[in-house]
Amino acid sequence: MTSFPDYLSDALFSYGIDTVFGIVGIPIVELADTMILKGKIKFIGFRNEQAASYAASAYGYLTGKPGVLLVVGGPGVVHALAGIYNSISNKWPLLVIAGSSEDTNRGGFQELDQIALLSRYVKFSSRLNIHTVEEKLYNALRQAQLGTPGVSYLDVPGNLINQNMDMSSIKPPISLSAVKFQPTDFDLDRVARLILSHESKSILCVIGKGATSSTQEVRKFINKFQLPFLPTPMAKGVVPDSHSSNVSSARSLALRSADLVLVLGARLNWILHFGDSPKWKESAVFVQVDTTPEELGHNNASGTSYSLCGDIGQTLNKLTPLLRAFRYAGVSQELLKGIQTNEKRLRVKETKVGPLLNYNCVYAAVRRHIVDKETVIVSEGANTMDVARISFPTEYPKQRLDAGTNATMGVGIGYAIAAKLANPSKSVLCIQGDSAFGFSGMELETASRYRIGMVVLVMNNSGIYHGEEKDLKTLASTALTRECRYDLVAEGLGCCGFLARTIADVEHFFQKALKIAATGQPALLNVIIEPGPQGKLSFGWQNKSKL
Ligand SMILES: Cc1ncc(C[n+]2csc(CCOP(=O)(O)OP(=O)(O)O)c2C)c(N)n1
Ligand SMILES: *[C@@H]1O[C@H](CO)[C@@H](O)[C@H](O)[C@H]1NC(C)=O
Ligand SMILES: *[C@@H]1O[C@H](CO)[C@@H](O)[C@H](O)[C@H]1NC(C)=O
Ligand SMILES: *[C@@H]1O[C@H](CO)[C@@H](O)[C@H](O)[C@H]1NC(C)=O
Ligand SMILES: *[C@@H]1O[C@H](CO)[C@@H](O)[C@H](O)[C@H]1NC(C)=O
Ligand SMILES: CC(=O)N[C@H]1CO[C@H](CO)[C@@H](O)[C@@H]1O
Ligand SMILES: [Mg+2]
Repeated sequence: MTSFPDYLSDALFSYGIDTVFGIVGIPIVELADTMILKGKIKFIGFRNEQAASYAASAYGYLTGKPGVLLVVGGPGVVHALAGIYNSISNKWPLLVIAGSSEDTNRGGFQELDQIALLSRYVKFSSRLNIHTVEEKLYNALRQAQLGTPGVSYLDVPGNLINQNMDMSSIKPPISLSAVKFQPTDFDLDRVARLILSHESKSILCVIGKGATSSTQEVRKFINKFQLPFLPTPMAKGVVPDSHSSNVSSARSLALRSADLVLVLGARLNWILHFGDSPKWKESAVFVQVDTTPEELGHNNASGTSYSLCGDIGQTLNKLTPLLRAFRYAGVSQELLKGIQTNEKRLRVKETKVGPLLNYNCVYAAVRRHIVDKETVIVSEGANTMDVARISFPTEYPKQRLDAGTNATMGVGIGYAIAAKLANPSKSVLCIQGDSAFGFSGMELETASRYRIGMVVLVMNNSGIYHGEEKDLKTLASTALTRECRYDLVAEGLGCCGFLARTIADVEHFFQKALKIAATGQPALLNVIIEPGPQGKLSFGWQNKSKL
């Protein structure tokens, strides 16, 4: 006989789960304590379930196995909805385990019908009992990881914790390996003919984060046919940014001039302007390659005819021999000129330093001290993130995390903790706006407690989008406290804090911070930058560049 906590801990470990994120309470504290006692699974206890759920969500993406979140019922689950929603939106594997009250409908402690709350949204949800633990755990992990990755939920009633299981009938876990599938020869053939007929027209590959697991195949395909490409923000590095076919520096022009667009593992959502004019040509033809049939033809009711449903790597491998006769001219002169002009413009911005620093010059200074291969960058904020996205090219996949499709503020420190745990030998740099920092800044204490070394850069313009230049009679909705010393907050939470006002400060403290982080202590640089352009904020999804 073995106790339920013992069994769950061993079973999770045998499925390859090495880390569990969460916050304990009655009744699940015994589950976390058992994991810690057994010493195989790391338990990372956070300060708020929201940040813990974002960390578990990103850990699932980075490791390819379900991230696991352990929380109490009721309010614990409610706070964790953030990460649950995040994993659903991003198609990242996540298993949530929560305690639940046995006193259903009697006003029990933290009583909430979590299964009813979640079952509409998650792939699998079920309440455990002592006879079904084995089977339900298998199904929960299987559903989270296989097919379209997503969220599974397991409800642990308090009275289960003290029950014992008969181990003689327990079987070893079944390995979870995805079944890869390919489009039919018929579909592939039609797409191949379509591509061949565009030999002398303008072709563009858009690479999304859905392609990160097919990195080698995508690189081979782009290399072989010299197709111009641009990655979505989290797909950077699937093909190295230094590749001569990288046209992201002339993004608008590349979109506007494309006749045929191969969309590999990306969604035609607002980030890609819904595949619509005026950002794209009215006549542009899109070929989407995706494992999720529901994504195909999205925002293009009349045109699902060229979609390829299947594993991206296998699809490209099958498409390659069909394109034997294909000779593409490479990046056009017009695009090359656009790239040069924009790159030059960016470099000029980076050298312009006024009385107060700005995003571009700070990022250029930081970039000088970053070793790309060894650095994961998380960025979060509005301007802070938009400028960061174009300031740190990378050669490696899965090294960029940010607010993503849902433009979610609050993911930063949780993602950074997950990134460091998933890549212990790499440095993690978390670049946040002062507003973004506020959503989960307290988790610096979590990072410090577990000695998860990272460097946090807070870009302080004293506001959301921009700071106010002078004191107004009324407080703007975007305003944040001017003399807010995030560096002192960090010190109070067990990290090192620095205040930087000049480029020399940034370079000096950033190098210092890297050294401190390498010892396991998080370090934060509060970088004072200009408040930025004032005036009314405007939003134009169709015309604003978002990569
Ligand atoms: C969960 C959530 N709440 C609110 C917002 C609205 N929002 C968009 S960006 C942003 C913060 C931007 O300010 P900051 O992080 O300081 O970056 P800056 O643009 O000032 O560099 C906010 C609150 C959001 N995207 N997500
Ligand atoms: C390639 O793309 C990145 C953005 O992903 C950009 O910052 C970089 O400057 C580009 N490089 C070239 C040579 O175009
Ligand atoms: C959108 O519709 C057009 C016209 O039918 C078609 O040529 C194109 O392939 C469609 N795009 C997608 C992504 O389905
Ligand atoms: C979040 O992203 C998903 C996937 O693109 C989308 O379906 C959903 O509508 C988004 N929700 C919000 C609130 O942005
Ligand atoms: C984008 O379009 C909107 C409405 O069409 C407009 O008000 C706004 O000024 C435009 N923004 C930019 C950056 O062109
Ligand atoms: C702590 C600190 O110095 N905060 C600064 C943040 O940035 C604004 C300017 O954008 C300054 O006014 C604040 O003093
Ligand atoms: Mg700000």
